[in-house]
Amino acid sequence: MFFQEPPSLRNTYRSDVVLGEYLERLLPPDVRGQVEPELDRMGEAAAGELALLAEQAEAAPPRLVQYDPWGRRIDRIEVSPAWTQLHAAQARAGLSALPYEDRHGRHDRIVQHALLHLYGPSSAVYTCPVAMTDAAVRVLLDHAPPELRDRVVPRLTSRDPGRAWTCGQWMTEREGGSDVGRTATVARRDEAGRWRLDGVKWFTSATTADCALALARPEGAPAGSRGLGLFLVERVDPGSGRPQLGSTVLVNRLKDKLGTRALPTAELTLVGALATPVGGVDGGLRKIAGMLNVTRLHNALSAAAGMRRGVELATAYARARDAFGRPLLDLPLHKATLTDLAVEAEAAFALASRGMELLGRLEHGEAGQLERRALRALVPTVKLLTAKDAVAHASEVVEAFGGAGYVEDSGIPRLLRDAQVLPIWEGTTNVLSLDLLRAESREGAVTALLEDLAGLLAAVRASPAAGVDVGLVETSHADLLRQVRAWPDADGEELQARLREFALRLGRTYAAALLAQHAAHRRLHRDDGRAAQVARRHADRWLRGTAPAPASLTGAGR
Ligand code: MFK
Repeated sequence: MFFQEPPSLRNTYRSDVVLGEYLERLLPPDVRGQVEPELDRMGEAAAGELALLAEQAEAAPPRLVQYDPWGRRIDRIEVSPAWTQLHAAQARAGLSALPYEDRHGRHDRIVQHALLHLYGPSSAVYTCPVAMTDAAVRVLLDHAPPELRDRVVPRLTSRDPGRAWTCGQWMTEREGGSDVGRTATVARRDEAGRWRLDGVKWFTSATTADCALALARPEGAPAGSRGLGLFLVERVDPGSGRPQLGSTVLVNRLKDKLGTRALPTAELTLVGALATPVGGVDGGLRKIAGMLNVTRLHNALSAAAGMRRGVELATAYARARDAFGRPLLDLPLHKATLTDLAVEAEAAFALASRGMELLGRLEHGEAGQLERRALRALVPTVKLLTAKDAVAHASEVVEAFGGAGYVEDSGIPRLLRDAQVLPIWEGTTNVLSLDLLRAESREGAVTALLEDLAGLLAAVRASPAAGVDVGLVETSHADLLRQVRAWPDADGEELQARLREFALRLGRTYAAALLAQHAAHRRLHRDDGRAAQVARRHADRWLRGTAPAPASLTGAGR
């Protein structure tokens, strides 16, 4: 009797050729030597115990217990022990602490990215609280008064699972998810002079977090986003030690979501929730934008990591599955499909990696004005493109499994369900496309990104490495530059309607430049040809509009 072998994961660090190559290029040898054992351990766990925990957490989604046996309102969100262990694993690995420990200077963000790339796809989306916690630390360090910062940041950056806090982000309200200026939650001072929030937060992810950054409008403040303040709400009132959940923070219900099922997401009603202003009660949206710029990068890391997992699983399956007398991996058309999946995953990885590289430089005072402005435009671009691609990619992975990809207990549908949130949370594709206009008009960020892109291309041209052609990328770059220069004179409505197309093209072109940069480096130092083939295939597919490149690449679909 025939039974199909299931696809099995190997140590996901050792099997990830692309990750290894990028770390070789981006980290100095001493740093690489130091972090290699951690990465190896994480890769091993991701293929084994973490993957199992993720499965268990998915199978036992969070549950809301609103009342205790005696009728008291408690609003306890119960999560599975597996979810708690996934928390412990990320805390021990320092996934949100790493950028603030200054172990490897500007390289911290690259190391964090590598660890998250391995942890993420086996975490049942515990990467969500990790992302928000990391970003909250950034905001608190930048804006919080010393008393608040010194009390909370050490908890958010602790590697001790029992001490480590996570932080949520409460923005979305019934009135608006994208249009945050419609926030209706009101902040008022009580008789004791403490701030209290009243309102409904409609989508709060990782609601079991120990604290959350929340937007609210101080009484009497102007309407729109200008009148918003940023507050930290703690699960336990630091003054009295009383829990806020069930008393001043009511959990109306948990969301029944398409994916991210192990992640608790709730609707909350705030009834005088105690909150601490983060650096005054004005400029809240500007402050939380600092958080969004970090979580949006995390989103891109997640997209790239999920795509990598899809490639890994689809390839493992193609190796084990015979059809028409051969392993699927040897069928030319299937091999071409897997190759494209691998190329797309690498392009997403390159974009995420570049974002983390620039963020690390910025945080360590090593980024110049041009890089700072370029990063402002790179973040929305990278977020929107990788998220969109992650969904299409996951859909293709499902198809690569045939019927097995469509049944829940194969674990494959989860890739698609979990990918679908990526273009939605942290700003939709359209909102982020429009953000490029804001970033350009306020600080010339898109122009800076195009200048940065030109610098990458010039470096490839100047490199003695042969065989990396950037002609298509240069043509696309010139076209993008022409478009941006025409923006000031364009009809506003028409310009907005074309922005998604522009943003996607910008992302593709920037990705192509990064792949070329990597290929030139590989040609010079290793000359295995793999990266150059990837760069060519990607550019041919996206910048020419057709894909006349070779049908398969050596090594890309392994
Ligand atoms: C695995 C990864 C997991 C990630 C975790 C996800 C879990 C969390 C789930 C969620 O919470 S999802 C909710 C996410 N919500 C959003 O992302 C909101 C999307 N909407 C936007 O981003 C809109 O573009 C925005 C609300 C900003 C538009 O509002 P306005 O009122 O039109 O904003 P305006 O007036 O242009 O900007 C207000 C200020 O913020 C300006 O600064 P100033 O006050 O100094 O003039 C802007 O420059 C600044 N700003 C806006 N976006 C910025 C920014 N500054 C820096 N970076 C940005 N991205």
